[in-house]
Amino acid sequence: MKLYYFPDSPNSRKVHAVAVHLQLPLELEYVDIVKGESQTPAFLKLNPTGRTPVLQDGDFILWESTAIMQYLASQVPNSLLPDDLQSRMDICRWQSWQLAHWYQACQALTYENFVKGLLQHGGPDAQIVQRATQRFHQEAIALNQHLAEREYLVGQTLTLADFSVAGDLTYAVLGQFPLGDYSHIRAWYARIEQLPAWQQTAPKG
Ligand SMILES: N[C@@H](CCC(=O)N[C@@H](CS)C(=O)NCC(=O)O)C(=O)O
Repeated sequence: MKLYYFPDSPNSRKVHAVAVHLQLPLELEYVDIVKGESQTPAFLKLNPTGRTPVLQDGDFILWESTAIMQYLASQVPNSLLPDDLQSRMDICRWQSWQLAHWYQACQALTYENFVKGLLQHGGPDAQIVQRATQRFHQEAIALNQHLAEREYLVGQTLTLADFSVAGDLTYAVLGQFPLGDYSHIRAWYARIEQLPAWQQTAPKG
């Protein structure tokens, strides 16, 4: 299997981390999205939306990080995607929430407070930061409450849900995420940061 990815992006990192955690051999193909490599005709044939990551398994092409994570976790027996329906749907719930809500809040803060400066796109826009901060608190309150009573998002062990939600915290420090009041999120993320797969897939900076 081949993964087209941009290792600095949380969406690529969480997919790569799942593969490393499960010891699935992947051929890695670096796509430099900053240089526009995700918009070339060749890449748009793989993913017409022009985004990374993309997985290629023979003739089968899969884009969208959540779908790729589920595909990878279905290759070998493991506890990241358990068989029972309620656990699977619980994981699906957190992955859906991550894509629709958590990612949006985290991505805006990452871009405004970190990426903009990196790419010399100017300083943070105060209004956008304020709106993103509000959205961040709305979601973080719910996540923090959930994690107050458990070590992982679903059941008693690490699952795909943890990889999905943790991905967006990759730039929590550089993106100045207001995590001060959320001790349970911080404790949970510290556990994720202990994982060799998380450490091995950290952006090199
Ligand atoms: N919902 C998509 C989001 C993927 C995405 O936004 N990828 C960004 C990097 S974080 C990308 O490749 N952007 C390239 C571009 O916009 O040209 C997923 O989960 O895979």
